[in-house]
Amino acid sequence: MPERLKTILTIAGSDSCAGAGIQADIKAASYFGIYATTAVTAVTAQNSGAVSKVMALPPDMLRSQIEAVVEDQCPDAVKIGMTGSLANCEVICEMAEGCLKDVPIVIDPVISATSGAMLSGDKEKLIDFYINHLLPLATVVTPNIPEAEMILGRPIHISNTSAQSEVAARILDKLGCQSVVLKGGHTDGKRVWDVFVEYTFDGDLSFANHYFQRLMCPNLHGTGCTYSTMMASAIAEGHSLAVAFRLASKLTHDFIERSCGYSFGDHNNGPLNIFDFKTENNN
Ligand code: PXL
Repeated sequence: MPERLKTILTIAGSDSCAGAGIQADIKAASYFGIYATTAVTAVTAQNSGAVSKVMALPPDMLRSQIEAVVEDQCPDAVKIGMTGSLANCEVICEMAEGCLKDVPIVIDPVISATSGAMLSGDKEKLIDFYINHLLPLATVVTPNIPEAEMILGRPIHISNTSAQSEVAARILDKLGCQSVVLKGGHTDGKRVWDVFVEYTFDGDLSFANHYFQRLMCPNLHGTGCTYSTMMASAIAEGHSLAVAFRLASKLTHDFIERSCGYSFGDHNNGPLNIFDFKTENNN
């Protein structure tokens, strides 16, 4: 018998400049050596400067994509990014509790700032449903600080790593999901800390953290998508959540390190350089 290919399913939006969304996810999973299947929630027209148009796909089309993928081969992990609409959120919940019930799910809670502007319909209702129904189903939720503020409904000030771990634990408690990574890119200081907290089998909390030196890098478009897909890929590979956390943090930092020395477009906000793409002086 030939060996079965390991796969993830990414349920996310399309980004025409291919720095974030489904396009980032395919690159990140491929880098990891995991095959990415996809279910598109929304199509965005954007470049490195701005999002000009968003069209959420009809929920029935989203459902059909997920069903088609899962009927063929159940993924080893799922990554959920931009959902596009409340109706799509409801379909994803239904799938997470149905045909994807036994599959680990990593959710990148892209509901603030730029990506919040990309949601269609009643945003308040969507965010309420998202926080109370979708996020609790996650194996891992991977907010940055602004997303954590949205989840907790209040401003967050991180003064040190133990304060950051405390906030992560609060998010875990509020959502009742299995684990949380609170990413520290939006904090101050020379070091960026990512913190991880999970419920152990006996209901205790287990913490881990990882730091790297802060880099002044202009090309970070797609970092959150890449991070969560790295985690999903590592879980699909069979790693524990704590090891998947460490790998995602380390690899994303490696990508950021190699993304500092090039320009892309007119806006000083280019995509992450996952595959070491060439610049004009390096061909
Ligand atoms: O990083 C959030 C995000 C998610 N999904 C899509 C995006 C973005 C940010 O630009 O374009 C499709």
